[in-house]
Amino acid sequence: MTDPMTGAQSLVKALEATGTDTIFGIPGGAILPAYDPLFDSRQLRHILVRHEQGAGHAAEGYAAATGRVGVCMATSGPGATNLVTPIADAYMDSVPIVAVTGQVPSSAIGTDAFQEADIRGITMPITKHNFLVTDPDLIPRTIAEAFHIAASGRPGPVLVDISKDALQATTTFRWPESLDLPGYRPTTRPHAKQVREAARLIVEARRPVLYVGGGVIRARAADQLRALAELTGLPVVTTLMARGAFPDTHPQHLGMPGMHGTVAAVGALQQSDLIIALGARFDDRVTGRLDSFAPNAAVIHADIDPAEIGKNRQADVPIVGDAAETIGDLVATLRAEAELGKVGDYAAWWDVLNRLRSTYPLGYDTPDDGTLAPQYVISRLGALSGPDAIIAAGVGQHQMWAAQFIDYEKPGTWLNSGGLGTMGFAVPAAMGAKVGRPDATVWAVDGDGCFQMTNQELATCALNDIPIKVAVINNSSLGMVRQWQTLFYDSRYSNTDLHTSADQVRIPDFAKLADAYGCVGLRCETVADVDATLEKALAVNDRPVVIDFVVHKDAMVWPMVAAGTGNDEIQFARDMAPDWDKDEL
Ligand SMILES: Cc1ncc(C[n+]2csc(CCOP(=O)(O)OP(=O)(O)O)c2C)c(N)n1
Repeated sequence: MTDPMTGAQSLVKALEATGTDTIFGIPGGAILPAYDPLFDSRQLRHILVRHEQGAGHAAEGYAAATGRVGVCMATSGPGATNLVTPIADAYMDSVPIVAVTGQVPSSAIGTDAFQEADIRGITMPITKHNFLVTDPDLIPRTIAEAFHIAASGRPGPVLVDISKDALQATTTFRWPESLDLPGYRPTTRPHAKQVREAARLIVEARRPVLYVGGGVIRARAADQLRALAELTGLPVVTTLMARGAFPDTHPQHLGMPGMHGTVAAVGALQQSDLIIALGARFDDRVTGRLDSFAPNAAVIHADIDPAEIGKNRQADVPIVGDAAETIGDLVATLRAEAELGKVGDYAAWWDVLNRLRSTYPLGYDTPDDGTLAPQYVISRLGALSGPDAIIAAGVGQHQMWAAQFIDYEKPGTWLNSGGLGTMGFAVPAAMGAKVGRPDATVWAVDGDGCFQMTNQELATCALNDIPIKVAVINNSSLGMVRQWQTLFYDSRYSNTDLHTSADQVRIPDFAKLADAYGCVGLRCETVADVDATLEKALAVNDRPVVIDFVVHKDAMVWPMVAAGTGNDEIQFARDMAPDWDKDEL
């Protein structure tokens, strides 16, 4: 029990009690009472963003880079609805964030009051849970529950909508000593019998593969995964969300599966007799046509969320539990089996996989007109920045190249919008990551289309000492859409030209734009300048840097499994498919 205070003061105290240190947000009428005591908090750093979408993605970037809950704040109505995209994004990619929104006074709720939006109703299907608080006494408990729900089990976004009168009313602060949430008790301990059954299948399999998803990163289970892989000798594929969960340079890593995955990773899943899915959800971008996906594979499916198991693909051995615990138990069980001489024999399988990876390595064409290959730029960016750099990507071709051509060695170094595919994610996510990990080099690898959706946060970065680096892979078009137009719409480029590079009109000029935002603006158009420009950017640490890399606009992302087709139809270059008969055993 404490002295009487306002609901707003109680909210600030509650946020402090959760250990929060940073809030990204924008004030407005309904949330204004909360901003007053926030002004006095010595623990909470509020970062004033330029658009609420930026606040939401920054909270995601902060959460993904640190493993802690990211926090964003907005006012009612348009402030809250601007958070919808990042909330949906966090839901799809299981990112723990708490969004606090102001709501119109409780007496006005339901009257179409000024700046009223039913944000609870709107976000119902895209939050792990959401609350509307109209009683000031309930603010601390609700905040405590929101953080607990966001961070535990399968992480995700939680929204706390608080009416203005609750923020203004007098209350006392009572922090709950314990939380009892009937109906919410995530299963974290895997079932021993299921783990034993999984171990048996792994030892007996001839063509097994570890299909690793983003859950392994969220569960911080990379060490356990490595132990499992090295104990068993199993091949590993890491999905777009799991890049960094297993070192790219590890000899057992076959790369990324899916629509733009490596032939070896896609082929490994297709031809396997046992898929061990760890924190992965058989997303359509990974499976291609489900009815022809991995036709001969039995499935062990381990996930913290029971709703994922059997959703897209029947599981022969379902295991519900935390990935770190599940993989840890699998290691212990398989080690005991190995001591009894029971180990898998995957030598013939590795012959197939090694042949696939040497026959179909990732590659790209160098343009013969002297223009820059985007893949080259991105691979140099990765090489010069090193394995500790954090890379946040936008959505499109540059995202896929950043997933393919940068080696990720550590979890938490690759941030992207995998599930929702949100253009505009990169700059604010990089901002959030840099706030959470100020000592890390943080890049946003962005497209010229994506960058124009959220680059206003450069102002936030410049003013708040958040020196991120942005590489705009400027192909002067909505490149990924243009690629589909090239391949599937007879090269009819309807509404994909953005006019952002020199042979056209260069609107906007990204280097000048960066300058206008108080950042260093650089441009690079030739192979000879790539390393020097990157080095220059890496040397700037007192303010944000933007490099406009003007690249060849006809570069395409390969390999590709076209939407609606099966993984067997993967092409490693245009009209070039693997010869599966020859490449199989
Ligand atoms: C908010 C949003 N709108 C539209 C799309 C559809 N879309 C996917 S990729 C893409 C093009 C992205 O262009 P750019 O940022 O220039 O990246 P590039 O593909 O050229 O690397 C579009 C429009 C999307 N994913 N997100």
